[in-house]
Amino acid sequence: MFIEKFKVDSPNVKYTDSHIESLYQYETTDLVHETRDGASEWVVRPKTVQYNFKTDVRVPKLGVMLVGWGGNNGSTLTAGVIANREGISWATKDKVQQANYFGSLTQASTVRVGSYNGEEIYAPFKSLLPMVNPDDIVFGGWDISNMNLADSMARAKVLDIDLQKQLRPYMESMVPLPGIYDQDFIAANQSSRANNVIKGNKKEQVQQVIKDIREFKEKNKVDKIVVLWTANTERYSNVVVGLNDTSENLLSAVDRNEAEISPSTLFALACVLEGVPFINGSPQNTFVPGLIDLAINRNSLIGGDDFKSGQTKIKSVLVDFLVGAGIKPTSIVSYNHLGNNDGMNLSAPQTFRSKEISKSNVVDDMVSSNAILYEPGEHPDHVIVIKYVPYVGDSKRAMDEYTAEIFMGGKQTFVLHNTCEDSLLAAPIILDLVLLAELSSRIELKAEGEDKFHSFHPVATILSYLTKAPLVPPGTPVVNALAKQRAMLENILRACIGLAPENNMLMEYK
Ligand code: NAI
Ligand code: DG6
Repeated sequence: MFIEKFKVDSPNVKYTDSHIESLYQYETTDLVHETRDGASEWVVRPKTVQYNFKTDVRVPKLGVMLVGWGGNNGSTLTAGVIANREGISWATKDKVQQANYFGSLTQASTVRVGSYNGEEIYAPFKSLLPMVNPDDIVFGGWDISNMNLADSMARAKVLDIDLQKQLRPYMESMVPLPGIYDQDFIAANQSSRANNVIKGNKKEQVQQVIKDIREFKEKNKVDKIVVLWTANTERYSNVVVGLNDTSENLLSAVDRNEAEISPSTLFALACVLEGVPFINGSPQNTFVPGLIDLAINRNSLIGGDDFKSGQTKIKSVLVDFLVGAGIKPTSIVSYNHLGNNDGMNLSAPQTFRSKEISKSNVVDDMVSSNAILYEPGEHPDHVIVIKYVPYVGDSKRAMDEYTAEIFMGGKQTFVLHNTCEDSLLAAPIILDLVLLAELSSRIELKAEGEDKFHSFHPVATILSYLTKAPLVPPGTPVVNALAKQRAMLENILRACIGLAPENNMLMEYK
């Protein structure tokens, strides 16, 4: 059964006009290695830590500024939100299609809230806490191409033509602000697109981005801004002591106009200096140590890296299932071909390398969780291939072969073939990233023993479900298994309204 919304009635939860406050018991363990009577053993001690959560329920008017706004993802997302907002429907060869938010965790998935008369009751994920309605977002952003969003949508060849015709009047007047272009960081084949660029040195470019953010906020009368990079994949920046290893070194490197500071790092830097959340949807190391350092010092939210759309989502489910079932994946070969501008940019070895790194590390936590299957340091062969095939456009083909060792030396091989418009997978993920980043900035918490409420750590691990290579604070474990990432997110939001984590025990029926 489905309910639209619900309220929690508990002595540990208080609803006011401005906040939801909850008192929450976090059940965890302490692990110690003890030696008793000459023998050593691991001892696990259950412990409970009390947390207070305080969520501001006043939902702001949100502005979202996309870097790479005129790209396939940027134009598809903007078009999709306008279509939802305006209630647009269009004819396809199969049926009359209504706009929807399928593929968005916050807008199109549900959570279980309990049982009623022997039936499981589900509510929308977005009903857990008050969130921005995506229809109300004001979009803007930057692009190194000055093409308006209606023409960008046509260039992307993603949406049905009848829908494009209806959207064109809304999108023609949307023109991206000039972007920061540095041909050293993206493929040479992108140079013909770069007709809309911020001039000046790196310090001036950062100042211009800050000015753009302020003007956008003022002009559109929005309360908050989130900035998200959905521009081309860049090559990795070299991390060099004295250049970008600390916040001071990064800032003075920008002052010196050092060549090795990438456009994406400059955008992120502008956002951190302005206290605006910045999310990186591409695989490059935008968040060099100096930038992470600065974001932590200024408590400004950063999140990334690289949207997790199709192939990697399946991988982080399948390998988790196999390793969790005691089956040993030994070889994973992931082949992609695509014909959009992203594919063209990734055909250069340096940009491909960034994507190869982010796609390759996605099973590490699952492999290291099972020392029965894997020797220390052992890892499945894991190969990533990406080829540019213009004819298929945005309709990416992803082919995967998984080989695993089963009982008594047997082998099991799975082969998957996925065909799908890449931007239709990425757009709802972008939406979730900005909505959850905004929501998390309204949550404060306090563990027992702490005297003051504080926000979550500025490195937003809460967004891990949506990214291939989750950015985590130094010294924090990286979790890639998809079900764990979703559970983490859902359970944290449940804690904010005083609900226990979903434990699937169903003791009522045992
Ligand atoms: P796209 O190539 O269509 O769009 C990128 C846009 O960024 C272009 O319009 C380009 O002109 C602009 N651009 C490049 N450098 C810029 C800069 N420095 N400042 C401002 N604008 C700049 O690519 P698409 O398909 O939209 O993908 C965007 C990014 O998202 C890529 O890095 C891709 O690897 C990443 N991504 C995409 C996924 C998907 O499923 N579509 C999934 C995971 C990541
Ligand atoms: C080539 O693989 C293009 C890439 O931009 C991918 O489409 C993107 O990284 C999505 O990858 P995945 O593994 O999340 O489907």
